Amino acid sequence: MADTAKQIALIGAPLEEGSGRRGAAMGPTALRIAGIDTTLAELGHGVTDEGDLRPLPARDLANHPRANNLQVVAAFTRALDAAVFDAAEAGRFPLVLGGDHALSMGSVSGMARHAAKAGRPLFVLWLDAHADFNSPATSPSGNMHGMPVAFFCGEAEFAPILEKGRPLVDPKNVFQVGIRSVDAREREEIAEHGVNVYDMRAVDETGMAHIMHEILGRIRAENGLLHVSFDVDFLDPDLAPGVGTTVPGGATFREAHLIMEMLCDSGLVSSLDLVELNPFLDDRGKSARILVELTASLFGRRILDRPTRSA
Ligand code: 6HN
Ligand code: MN
Ligand code: MN
Ligand code: MN
Repeated sequence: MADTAKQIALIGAPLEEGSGRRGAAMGPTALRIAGIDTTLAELGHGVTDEGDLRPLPARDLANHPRANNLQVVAAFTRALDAAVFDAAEAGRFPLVLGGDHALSMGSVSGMARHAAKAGRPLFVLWLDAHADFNSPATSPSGNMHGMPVAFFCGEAEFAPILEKGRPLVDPKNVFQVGIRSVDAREREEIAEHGVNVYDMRAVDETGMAHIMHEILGRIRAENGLLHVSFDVDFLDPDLAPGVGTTVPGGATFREAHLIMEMLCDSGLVSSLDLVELNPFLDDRGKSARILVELTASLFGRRILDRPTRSA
């Protein structure tokens, strides 16, 4: 039984049009088959599965030559912005089952609205091989799963996807951990906007525990809410092959597990995305099962009743 039982809202977002290939739309189903709902319920949480969002393409928007499948991505952004905001306002923990990483345009925007209403700053922990700070002007691919961080920081305002004047995330409140593939223009953008980047070299040199203490300390000091966005390619491809954009040299299971336990101990996490799982590329459900294991650690499963050094 978890110390602090939560009411968790599972929100399926079968979006794959933000990535350059098919398969991520099967992510929510694979996470359910791997037991995400029962695993969290067994830890003592209340779990409601809201099913999958199926928004119609946003036909009010013109196609964009450098933002592939804009109408579909925009439709999911709007639907998730609303679903995540509503769940959080109702006192529930939004857990988004992806779907490619473009969905975070919506989930983070919904949490930014919720945080603004509560008068608290929103922080984002971005666990990913990539910085996802492109915009249509800088992206080498035009794939919108490489753009969500720039979008929710207000740096990719190229189409009226969400209303003008919506709450944004301060790039200085974004922490990226595990980064190891950054495009040339992205590199300039993240430096210019002050995104906090702990690349793989930083992880190797200082260790995950130190990095997490630093991040959690800052969020606690500022009484922030924390949204965690977990891209499967944060993990090493040997561990989690079920993703379209594998990059060698990823996080180990132990590093990811430590992050999850420290996040749990901190009590600061208010919402979570599980993204980029591509079951079509997976090895007998291995990556889906690892995501469920790590999520269980974030929600209170522990090896022994021994919290890590206070976060
Ligand atoms: N992801 N930086 C590359 C691009 O096309 O913008 C890759 C983006 C990958 C996005 O893994 O969520
Ligand atoms: Mn990503
Ligand atoms: Mn990635
Ligand atoms: Mn800029």
